[in-house]
Amino acid sequence: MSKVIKNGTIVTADRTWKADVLIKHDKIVGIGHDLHGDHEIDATGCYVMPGGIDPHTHLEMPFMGTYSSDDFESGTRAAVSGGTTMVVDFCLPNPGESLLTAIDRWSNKSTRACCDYSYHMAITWWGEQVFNEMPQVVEKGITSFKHFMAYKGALMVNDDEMYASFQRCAELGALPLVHAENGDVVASLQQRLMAEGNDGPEAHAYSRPPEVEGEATNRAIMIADMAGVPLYVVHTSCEQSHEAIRRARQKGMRVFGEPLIQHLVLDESEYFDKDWDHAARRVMSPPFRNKQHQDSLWAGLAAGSLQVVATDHCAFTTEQKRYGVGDFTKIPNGTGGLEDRLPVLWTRGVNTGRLTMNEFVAVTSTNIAKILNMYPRKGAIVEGADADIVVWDPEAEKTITAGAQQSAIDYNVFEGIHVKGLPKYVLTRGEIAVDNGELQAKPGHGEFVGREPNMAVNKALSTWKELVAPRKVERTGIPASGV
Ligand code: DUC
Ligand code: ZN
Ligand code: ZN
Ligand code: ZN
Repeated sequence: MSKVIKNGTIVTADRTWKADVLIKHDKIVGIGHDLHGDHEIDATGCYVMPGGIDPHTHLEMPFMGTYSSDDFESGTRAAVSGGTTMVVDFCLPNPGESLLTAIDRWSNKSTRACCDYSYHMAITWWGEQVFNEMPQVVEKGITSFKHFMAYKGALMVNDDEMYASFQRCAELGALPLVHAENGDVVASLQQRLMAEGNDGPEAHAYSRPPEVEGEATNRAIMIADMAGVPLYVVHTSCEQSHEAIRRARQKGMRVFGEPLIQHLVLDESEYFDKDWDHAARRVMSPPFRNKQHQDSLWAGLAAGSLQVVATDHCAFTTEQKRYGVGDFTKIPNGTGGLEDRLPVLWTRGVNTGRLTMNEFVAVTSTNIAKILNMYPRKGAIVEGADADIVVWDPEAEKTITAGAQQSAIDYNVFEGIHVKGLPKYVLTRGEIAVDNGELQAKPGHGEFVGREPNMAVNKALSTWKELVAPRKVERTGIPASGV
């Protein structure tokens, strides 16, 4: 059974042209004029783009004494409904647990995914077992490893562990990721704020200032340089972190930065002069920043110093957020965005002229597929690619409201934002998941996408080559020990 998307304008990361797209089973098999298929999808007046890829989600994740409330079914329903056809979730081993056992657990969680998915492996503890299992993780197609530099006493890794893990990544052709915040400084600020009686959600923002993120980003970049490995910095939220990434890239290092749609459009005023629930629902790490930081992120996307836009989708209900009444450090950190990332970025980016349509495709899909080494199977409209496609209606409008969303939680941080530009049809591996604006997602349709290691880019640019192969100096006449 074949399908053809007719009369649309194809928009990819590098060009825009009018053509039909022919799909057989799960693949794109033809691009051209006057193509015919068993089933026709009319894209008149629409853009035909690679489906969005969200490189950063936390579905049904155990965190801060609870579980994030969107699982792989509701999370990927939300994704597909908003034009995202693949998510990359974080597999999180318990302390001391085998990485392979954690993969089995994540595989069980994802059986009802509506679209394709992949995993990053989180390094939540360090030891010989982790070191020994990392090659087996790569063998299973999980070729990126996440390191939390914050969440002291829980997920945080220390610098020696991070350096060891980064070196292991370099050997394996894997990509290290960092959550870059100085966890020691955060813990100290949290203590001080609580002692001073600042226990509300606004104190969360004070406990994680931009300097905390900038310091950790700089540190991670230098450690990656010493290990001779590229680096991917998740949720880059501020100028300090962006500046570090920019500088490293200018020096020839392969460092990637990932702003979130939340940080691009929501600012720190959400924490102040609002009721407790409103502020707590927006508690995430890093917190929302001011306008200058937002401008820096937009500029980075246009200039190419920041490459991708994600969500860090980690949704908690109002009830879960209230675990932190009287102690802001207990408010589960996280916000949602899977359903809204594309429409909000299109509205605030493309419709305002901040991003071109091609840049939009690059930062929501193609760059992600390239960085995570699944291009052109994903992130591309070419023959042979997976038919993960969004037919985008630039004239369709709506106002975002929690009442109409797919996510399982009871609010939406983008509530009230008016968007223009929405998916009309969405195909996930050739299956229609949104049909003329109607969601028809099929739980269980999604499959795991394994990724290959990428040795080439990992023979990187370390200035520490001599440390890797130290030169032994042959000396004669060594003086007798002074002891
Ligand atoms: N930040 C969040 O806000 N939630 C999940 C994990 C994270 O780093
Ligand atoms: Zn026909
Ligand atoms: Zn994080
Ligand atoms: Zn995250």
